[in-house]
Amino acid sequence: MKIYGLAISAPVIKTRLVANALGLDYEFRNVNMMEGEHKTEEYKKLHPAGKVPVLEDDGFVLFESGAICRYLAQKQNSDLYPKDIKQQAVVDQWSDFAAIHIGGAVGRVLFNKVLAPKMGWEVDEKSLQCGQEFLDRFLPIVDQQLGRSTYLAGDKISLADYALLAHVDPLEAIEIDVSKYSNLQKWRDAMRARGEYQKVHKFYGEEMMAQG
Ligand SMILES: N[C@@H](CCC(=O)N[C@@H](CS)C(=O)NCC(=O)O)C(=O)O
Repeated sequence: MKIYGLAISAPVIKTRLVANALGLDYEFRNVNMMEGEHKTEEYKKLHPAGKVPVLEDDGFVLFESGAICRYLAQKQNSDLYPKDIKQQAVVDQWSDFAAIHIGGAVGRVLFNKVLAPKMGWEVDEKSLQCGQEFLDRFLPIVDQQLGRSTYLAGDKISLADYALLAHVDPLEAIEIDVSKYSNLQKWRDAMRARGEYQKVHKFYGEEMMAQG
């Protein structure tokens, strides 16, 4: 099994967290996006839009991190994706909320505040401000939810927790003060102490810092 991706990409981190949590043995293939490897014809055979992550499982190729996580959990017959349709729908609800709203906002801020200045790309101030406003709106929602239950979709850990963890992993890197979201902070500290996170990296940006 192979996961193609970039170490600092949240959707890639999400799939690695889930694969690790499921105890799967896989090879992580770094895609050199700085050199445009994801836009080569060779890579586009795996992902027609030239994005990461991609999963390759014994010749079966799959893209979109949410689909990859559900496939892996179902393949392993794991409760991380419950079988009961209502419980499953709640896991989907929070996984989508984390990816679309939190992930979308973090992505805007990360791109404009960290990556664009570092790479010499143009900063889009409007997009940056919009991302910050979205975070002010959406982080309190997951914080409140984590005050109601131990995990995001209830009292059992699920794919929704890995989706949220991957998308709130870069909050220090974008200088968001997580201490004002105490439930989120406590949950994230506990999630980061788990083996499946430590197997991905010790902290978000470890790889970025290693590159300077
Ligand atoms: N919805 C997709 C998002 C994938 C995505 O946009 N990945 C980014 C990195 S975080 C990417 O590959 N960007 C390169 C590009 O769009 O050219 C998923 O969850 O897999």
